[in-house]
Amino acid sequence: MCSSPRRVAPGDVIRSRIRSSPMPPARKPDQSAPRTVSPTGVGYDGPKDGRDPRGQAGDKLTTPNGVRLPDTDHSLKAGPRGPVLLEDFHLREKIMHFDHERIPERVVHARGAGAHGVFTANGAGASVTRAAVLAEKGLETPVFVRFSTVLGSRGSADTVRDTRGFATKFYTKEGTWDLVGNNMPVFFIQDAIKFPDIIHAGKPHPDREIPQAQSAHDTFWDFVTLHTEATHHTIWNMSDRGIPRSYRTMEGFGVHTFRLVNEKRETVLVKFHWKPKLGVHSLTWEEAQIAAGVDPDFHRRDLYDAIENGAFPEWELGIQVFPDTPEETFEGIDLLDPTKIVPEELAPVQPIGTLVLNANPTNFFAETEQVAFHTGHLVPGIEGTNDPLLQGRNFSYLDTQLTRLAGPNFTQIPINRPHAPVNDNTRDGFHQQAVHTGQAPYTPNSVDAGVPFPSDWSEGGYVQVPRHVEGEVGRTAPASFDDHFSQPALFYKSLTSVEQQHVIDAYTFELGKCYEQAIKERALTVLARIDADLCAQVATGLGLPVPKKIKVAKSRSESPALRQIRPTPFPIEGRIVGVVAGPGADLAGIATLRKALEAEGALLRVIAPHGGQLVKGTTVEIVERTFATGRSIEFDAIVVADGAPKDGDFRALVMLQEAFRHLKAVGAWGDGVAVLKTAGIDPTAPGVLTGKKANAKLAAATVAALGMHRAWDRTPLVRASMV
Ligand code: HDD
Repeated sequence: MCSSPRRVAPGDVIRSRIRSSPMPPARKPDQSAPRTVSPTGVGYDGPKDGRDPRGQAGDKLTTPNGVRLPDTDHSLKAGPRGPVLLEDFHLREKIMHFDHERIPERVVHARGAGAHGVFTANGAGASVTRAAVLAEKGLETPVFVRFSTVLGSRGSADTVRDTRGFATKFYTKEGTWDLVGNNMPVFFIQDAIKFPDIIHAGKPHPDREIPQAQSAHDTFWDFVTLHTEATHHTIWNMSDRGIPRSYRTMEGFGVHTFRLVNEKRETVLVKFHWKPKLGVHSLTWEEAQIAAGVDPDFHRRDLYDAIENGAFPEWELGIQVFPDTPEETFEGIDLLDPTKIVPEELAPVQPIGTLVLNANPTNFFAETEQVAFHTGHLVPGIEGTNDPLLQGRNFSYLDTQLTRLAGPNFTQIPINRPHAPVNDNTRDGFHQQAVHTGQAPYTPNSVDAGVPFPSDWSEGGYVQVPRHVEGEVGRTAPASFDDHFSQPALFYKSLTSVEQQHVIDAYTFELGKCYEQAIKERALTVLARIDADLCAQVATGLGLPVPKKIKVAKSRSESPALRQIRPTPFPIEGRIVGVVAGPGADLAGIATLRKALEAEGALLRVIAPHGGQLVKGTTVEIVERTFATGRSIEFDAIVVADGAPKDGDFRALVMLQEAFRHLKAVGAWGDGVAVLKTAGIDPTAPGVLTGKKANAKLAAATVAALGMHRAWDRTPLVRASMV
């Protein structure tokens, strides 16, 4: 005979579980005072900084309707073993909500990471635009920035070879302005009508849905070799720009030419540039591949950690300014062609303000996922142009949000809410949050005292500058749009030889992953127009003949601004140095090194055979990575401490060998030098830093090496080991 099951009151279970657990973490500040919104909106005073101040954690657990709950762990049953009752409204509501937690991911740029910050204008923009955000000296405008990859799904790896999105929402006092840019200054196509095609070609093959987040496959290369306007963007992708070290070390570009309008209604054409304070740095290809497996969240983690550690990422916003002539060209370059740059040597980038990212999102979904950018979100003083890519985008962004955010009211989602007063006449629709008053949502009206009234230019209204438009209707493009090769050739010849080698390697890898012979051969005919040596080396890598009788395109003289390897050091904020240590390690030396690095905003992490602490006398070091959990890719330099395990645990040796191969600074002090030798690293090789002690000299050498990003002069040594 079975004994009847013991009845346990749900509350008892929860209370005893809490008693036996460690203390829960303290509430976050925004959780201390839960706000409620009454049906009339009373009690909610709106976002102060773009974030909804409501947290979820009041004292008492409730349903979404605010009914207090005794238990959320047990379904309502007829007896302890009995069937679950339909009457359980909490069960049904909880599961219903869970079933719908995912929203459609972005059709492109699905994988991303965001941060809050502030943009401060330096006043230099005042002569060319009336937009306060760019013109008013010292004006601080809150922003939200989302970085992304283009091709991969939401769960894909960060470090794949791809373009990166760099989208900025400026919550200006004159309305929201979105600058929806990329980390490359040009785009694959010249007309938005081809966007579905390039994306279909880049996304996984429709039959097997592979490869994920990759351009190294037949359909991508088929498209970009048939639509040769894509050649310029493609060579940027094949360069180091396609595998950034960090979102913090990327340039950003508005890509299109925009029109700025000043108080006097004078206009100029401009291109926007974001210049990172830390310089432009990239991963090596092998590093990117390892990171994609070892830490698929590499860039997301880097951004979050840097902000959490106070190493706030910073960019200067600059503009290239061109006269607004009827031809809309500058030095023969068509400013409406989004596959063209204007070399900085011809039109210098003039700084107009600074962006600092200083706060991580509180909730990824609420902020980073639900943020909705739109190229048509402009404020008075900033206008678009007739660039056919931009014109199509102005339709697409608004349209895509309707599906992704389920209705037309997405500007009411906290992260999207303008910080300027909103008095529109839109009403109703899915997810309407506002409880509108009045009876006359139309203008003009005589029922609601006529409000809201329109504003003209003098009152800050968005009034387009009059522009003359005429022409024959047709699916045509200007003749200048036919030049597809002069700027890829300019880009390639402007790079340093190390960067050129990376481009050769990237084409050889990507085309080597294609199956169709005809696509590879066609790709070589494109490369032959960029540079003969580039074409020859890729052809060798693919085992194919160099196409005959194709001339390299004529191009302008080199643009050194396109190089990312520079002779001067960059700041090292947020860089990470791993120190290989162990129970017998010189902890005082580690402390010396840490002090020097932290003074420059960099971090030191101790790597040891196992977790816990290293103790010597009164000095204690916390082990942050073990030989099992650490991998070279998360360190910008690796140094072996005196007293580290000398026998050379293979995991530590692999870390050192990888770092050496990736041209990172590696070093050692005291008998740590023996570990380097066991790893096969020549202590006299470029970028290998050794000393008897971890003194100021070794510390200064480490800081200096980090500032150069990599020991570029080690390249020949590393390549010598490749057949
Ligand atoms: Fe786009 C997202 C950047 C051309 C259609 N795009 C999206 C994002 C960035 C860009 C950074 C992510 C925004 C976010 O973080 O939420 N896109 C660009 C740049 C382009 C460009 C720099 C060329 C200069 N895009 C482009 C074209 C079209 C689109 C030509 C369509 C005709 N883009 C979209 C989209 C997305 C998008 C489908 C997907 C999710 C979203 O908009 O909100 O509407």
